[in-house]
Amino acid sequence: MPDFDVFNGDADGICALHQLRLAEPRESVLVTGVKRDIALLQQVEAVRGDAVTVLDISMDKNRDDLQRLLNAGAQVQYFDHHFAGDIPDTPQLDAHIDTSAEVCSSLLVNRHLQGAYLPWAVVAAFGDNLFDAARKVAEPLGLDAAALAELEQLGTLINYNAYGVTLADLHIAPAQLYREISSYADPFAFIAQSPAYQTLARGYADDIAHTEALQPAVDEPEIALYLLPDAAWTRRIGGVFGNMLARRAPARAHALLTLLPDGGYRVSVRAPLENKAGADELCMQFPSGGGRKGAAGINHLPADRYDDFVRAFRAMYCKAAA
Ligand SMILES: [Mn+2]
Repeated sequence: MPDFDVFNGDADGICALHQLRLAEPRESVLVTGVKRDIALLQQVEAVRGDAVTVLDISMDKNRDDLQRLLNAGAQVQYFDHHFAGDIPDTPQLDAHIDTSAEVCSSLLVNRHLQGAYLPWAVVAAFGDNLFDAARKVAEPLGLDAAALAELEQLGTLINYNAYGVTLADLHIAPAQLYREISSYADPFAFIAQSPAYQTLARGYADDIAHTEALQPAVDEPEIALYLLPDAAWTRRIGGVFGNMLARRAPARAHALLTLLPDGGYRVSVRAPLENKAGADELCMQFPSGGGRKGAAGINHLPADRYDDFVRAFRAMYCKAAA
């Protein structure tokens, strides 16, 4: 009778499971995926008496399958910080849900284990972009700035590894990365000794180097637009590249257009960091567009709408055009 460990493939999901299994080793079926693949419970077929552990994926997005597993008689332990909605009230479910802004799933596991594997929770908090929380919770470790920076880099690399459209895009599949990490109680030993760490670090550096060769197709004081080829590295780097551009030119709006096999584009828009507005309004002018004020996208912009998009982009962000 198998048990199931179901976890987001990012740093938070992996480090949450790692802490739990350091505390309580268990043979289990691993169910995970790329970061955006959060409908993971649908892959689980559990029966009465099976233990299912669920980490860092929204209960709201997995509600039907959670109910199915509870109905089947499984025992479920759940740690998460995303919106959950109503939490089923049954002794079969041990839910640790906290959606406050300064926690992540690994910090919830750390709380549950009373700090037993705190360095891995710090890694995860950095990976989830919770820099203040990571530094604060790390205080009892008494690390100097260089050691803390190593944990920050590790969190960033594990988190980055989960970005991609499919598992084939990733440098290391998350289940395999978890297995590599699972033999290290100490993250500093993982950094120093694991070939997987070298793979992550080299892969990240190579992807960044790719972006440095890119020239903007539109380069104006208030907007910049980049065309990206349809390749595994562009599917990995999109979010990180957008953040880099935004930090470098916080008054500018940026658009990344990834060429799709049919000649159209997948579009990602970031409003200027200094004025996070209009990205959703711009993208919603096109079919399959949507998002938030600061960051939005168009799933599929037909090739013959490219000029329309550039015109609308300029109209949204260039004062002279308004
Ligand atoms: Mn998380």
